[in-house]
Amino acid sequence: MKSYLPFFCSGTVIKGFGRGSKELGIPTANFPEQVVNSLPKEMSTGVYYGYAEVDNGPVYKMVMSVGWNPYYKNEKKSMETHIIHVFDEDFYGKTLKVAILDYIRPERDFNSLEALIETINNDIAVANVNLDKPEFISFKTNEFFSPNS
Ligand code: ADP
Ligand code: RBF
Ligand code: MG
Repeated sequence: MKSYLPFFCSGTVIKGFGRGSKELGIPTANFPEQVVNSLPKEMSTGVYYGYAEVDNGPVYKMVMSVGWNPYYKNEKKSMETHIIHVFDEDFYGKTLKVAILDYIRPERDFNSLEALIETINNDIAVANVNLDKPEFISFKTNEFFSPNS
């Protein structure tokens, strides 16, 4: 694990760039600027994974992208969490808690949207496997998350 990990943080889910990530099957819950600015200075931009909880709901696996999304050349640094679970409803305005546990790769540019999606799906597969390992699964019941979820 990187020296600044695990990193725990929480914030309100805000509207993101509205690019229709949801239509691509990869909705990402975006954090407000204050949360992005609270990340440790040494934390590199890139793709991470860990666990997430919406309000007092269950704790699920997640993948997260931190940075400027080179494919879209964003001007604002963002922190977007894709929770590995199918929700019945959106949760804008609710509190998202995340435990960021491990790093996968730096952010990249891509030649096509298909290539970006394929790479993100691979990140999800990596997170899915790794988060079942004993060193990570213990975080699912960490007191940071709601005790009865
Ligand atoms: P935006 O550009 O507003 O971030 P997205 O297309 O990325 O829009 O969709 C993100 C929203 O979808 C989240 O804010 C949340 O309310 C909802 N959502 C539904 N399922 C998920 C999920 N599995 N992971 C993350 N967000 C989800
Ligand atoms: N955007 C990029 O430009 N480059 C990336 O390498 C990249 N990796 C991502 C990895 C994950 C796990 C997630 C959830 C998002 C990533 N994104 C990346 C952000 C992506 O472009 C954004 O969520 C779009 O809105 C998807 O259409
Ligand atoms: Mg989003």
